[in-house]
Amino acid sequence: MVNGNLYAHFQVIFHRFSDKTALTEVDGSTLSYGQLDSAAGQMAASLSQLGVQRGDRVSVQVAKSTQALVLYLGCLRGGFVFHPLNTGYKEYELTYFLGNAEPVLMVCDQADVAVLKPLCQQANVSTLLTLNADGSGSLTDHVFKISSELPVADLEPDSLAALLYSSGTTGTPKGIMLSHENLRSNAVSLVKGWGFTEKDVLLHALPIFHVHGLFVALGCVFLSGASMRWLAGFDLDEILATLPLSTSMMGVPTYYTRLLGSDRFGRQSTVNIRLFISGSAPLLIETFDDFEARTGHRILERYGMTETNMNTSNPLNGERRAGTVGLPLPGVEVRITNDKNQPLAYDEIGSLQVRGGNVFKGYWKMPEKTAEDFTADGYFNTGDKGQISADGYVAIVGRAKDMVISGGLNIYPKEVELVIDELPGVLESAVIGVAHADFGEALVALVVRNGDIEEAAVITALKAQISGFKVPKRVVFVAQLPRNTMGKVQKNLLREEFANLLDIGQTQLPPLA
Ligand code: MCA
Repeated sequence: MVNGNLYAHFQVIFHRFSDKTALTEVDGSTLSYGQLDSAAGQMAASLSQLGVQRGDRVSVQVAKSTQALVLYLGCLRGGFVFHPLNTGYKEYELTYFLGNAEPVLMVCDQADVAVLKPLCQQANVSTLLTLNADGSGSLTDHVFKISSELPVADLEPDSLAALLYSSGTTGTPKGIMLSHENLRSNAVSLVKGWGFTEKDVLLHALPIFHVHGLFVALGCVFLSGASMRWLAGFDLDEILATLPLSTSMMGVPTYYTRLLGSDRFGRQSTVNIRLFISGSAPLLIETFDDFEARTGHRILERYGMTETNMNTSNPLNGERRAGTVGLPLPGVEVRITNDKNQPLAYDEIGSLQVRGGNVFKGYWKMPEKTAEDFTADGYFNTGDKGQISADGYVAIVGRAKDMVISGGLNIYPKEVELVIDELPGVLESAVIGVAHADFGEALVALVVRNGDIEEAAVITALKAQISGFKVPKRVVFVAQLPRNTMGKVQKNLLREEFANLLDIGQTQLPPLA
């Protein structure tokens, strides 16, 4: 029987390309595939010695670094469940995640120990270790003492590989259980579909706490033997310097609009690139067109979500149609249905549902919620509204869920409203997404007051409690929220009224102090 562990599949490539560079950092330091494999083996041995057992969760909130990558690989290798956390998450958010995921080990930056120590005690997390952006920390110290390598755990393909959370419309985050086979099957499709080979050099600037940078990008590299230019984050100067050394790049639309915003970016920067890929948020047709006009490249847009990894992609060879997310990937079935889960005809708009080896195992400890989101015939209801053209191209036309995608990050307004509503002086609030030049969409909060509170105070209070990307860019006080006869807030009316609020040059609000 073939080992179902994703790492076993990576290791075939790691062995084949053992002397080849797996990644190069901005300072020029490199790591070969052989070194990466050994480092992951030692990491897995270290975690095992710390008492982590197969199926145990390892929660990780650390800056992107080579050592953080090794931690991910070590978890896969040992059969430990990787639970990455956005580095922006604050105490309020972390309390829930640790209580729900019940990890045996938490790894964080030294600077966050004061916050995390009591949270770990409260959630009975037995071990808290550190890993800093420069690779130092108590986890690394422990790994240094280990000379052995843990063999790759022999796993069933549907064993849990990772747990990633999505907040959801009720404000309560749900743990999304992804199996080794979910990740492997999807990555195999992407390598083939996007033509990744050992000749590729992927510019990797995405965070590694979400599907895009973690599974899509790393999967394509580690199953093809390509190399990576490993950047800690989006830094325009570093990206401009690295593009000529790369053959491909993955990014959220904000990456591409930021590149277009630089007059140093043009044809010359992209001469060695064969493929630009965009996802996690809608790519505006205008961005697609501007990018082609500037560089001659047609960005390949694809569509996925945490629950499913990638579902559809525009073709490598063939028409990349702006405003669409392309065709279903091999092994992924996509359909558009009405409210009764009956498939609709071409071009009709309805609920977008998917089925395939890429679709997650279910929500962690929420069987009822899992059952609710799947149809009787095994399709997952994505919550997106879409349509499929006669020649098979899928377009996303809206969302059934109250969700905003800002700079490639999903934000559920309910979660932010719950925090705002607790502030003294606030009666109630509604959070909406409006157009934003940099992030595509960004949050605005409409607040009804019942006391003395100003915009800056709301923003300061929120920044102390929740991740920066979830903090509304503006807060507008309104006399009341528009409601329908059922009492539901009519967010569509608010979105219309405040559509231009974050436009550059808008004058309705004074600048924030
Ligand atoms: C940062 N801020 C944001 C965002 N990022 N606000 C709204 N939306 C954001 N995405 C806030 C900061 O807290 C800060 O607030 C202010 O905006 C300016 O931050 P800045 O320094 O400009 O931000 P940055 O560090 O340059 O980050 C922007 C970014 C980053 C590079 C676009 O958000 C990013 O890496 N996004 C990609 C996320 C990603 O990987 N998504 C994939 C999800 P203040 O000034 O008040 O402190 S996986 C997924 O969706 C699936 C499944 C898929 O299909 O791929």
